[in-house]
Amino acid sequence: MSIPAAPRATSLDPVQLPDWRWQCFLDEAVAALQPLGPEPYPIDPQFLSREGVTGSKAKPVPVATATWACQTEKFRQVRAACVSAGSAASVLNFVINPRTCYDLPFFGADLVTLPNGHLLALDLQPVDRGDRLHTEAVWPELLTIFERWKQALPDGGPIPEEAQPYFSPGFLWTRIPLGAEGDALIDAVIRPAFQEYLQMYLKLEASASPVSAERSEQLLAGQKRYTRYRAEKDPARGMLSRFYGSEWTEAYIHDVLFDLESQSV
Ligand code: DBV
Repeated sequence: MSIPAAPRATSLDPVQLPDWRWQCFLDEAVAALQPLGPEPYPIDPQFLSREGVTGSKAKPVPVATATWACQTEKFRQVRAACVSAGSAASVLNFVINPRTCYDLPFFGADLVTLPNGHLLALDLQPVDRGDRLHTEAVWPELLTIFERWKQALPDGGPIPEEAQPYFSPGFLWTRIPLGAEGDALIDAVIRPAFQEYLQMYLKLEASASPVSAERSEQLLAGQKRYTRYRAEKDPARGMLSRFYGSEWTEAYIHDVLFDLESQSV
């Protein structure tokens, strides 16, 4: 049996989960955010860290979930949902929600290891791809980064039609096998791609200046649509409900992971 991890007192306390595939990704992202002077983001202690057991009575598998989060001048909420469940699952879902007084996309990463393979998604996600004023100007630069990494990866397959408005043309999306081959691709492609997407995003942050109140209202409406969609369709719902029950899971999804509508912005 594993030794319970020390409870985390604030959302900025380091996350360290046993056997977690994505530890170095989170560590690098947290380091990259340091120049922005991250402040804690209020999160109920029951969601800062949680442990449980999955698997069968004969073969129990310990599971652990932690949430790292912060806020900065231009970011309303930066949050990482971290799940380690041995060979059953290893997940880093990382989203940066900009304040709507800045015309910035979301940063979105979904790094998921399941028994049948890795499922990896990375994007600077627009609130609405049809909003031409929004992030279209940054796509050419994003595409040069995207093209370089995409050619090294198998395609992830189709994405639901209703999700299309929320992806940029630089959506990096792949499924790769477990084992040495997949590990090599993660080291050689996914890790540097994650860094480059994040660095580009932080460059956009640095140059963003406040927009009009009217524009900000539009962006808020767009962010709410996106957040509602993500909360409704969260692919982790089944897994988290198995680990921790549906009451905890629904509260985690709506009040932590995709909390825009439960905030009084
Ligand atoms: N996905 C989340 C959150 C997770 C999470 C908050 C806390 O949005 C994990 C964890 N994603 C997660 C898990 C699975 C997926 C799948 C556990 C596997 C579900 C399963 O097969 O049981 C990208 N993630 C997926 C899928 C897509 C994405 C397209 C496949 C969906 C399916 O097969 O039903 N998530 C999606 C996406 C972004 C994202 C594009 C943004 C970059 O975060």
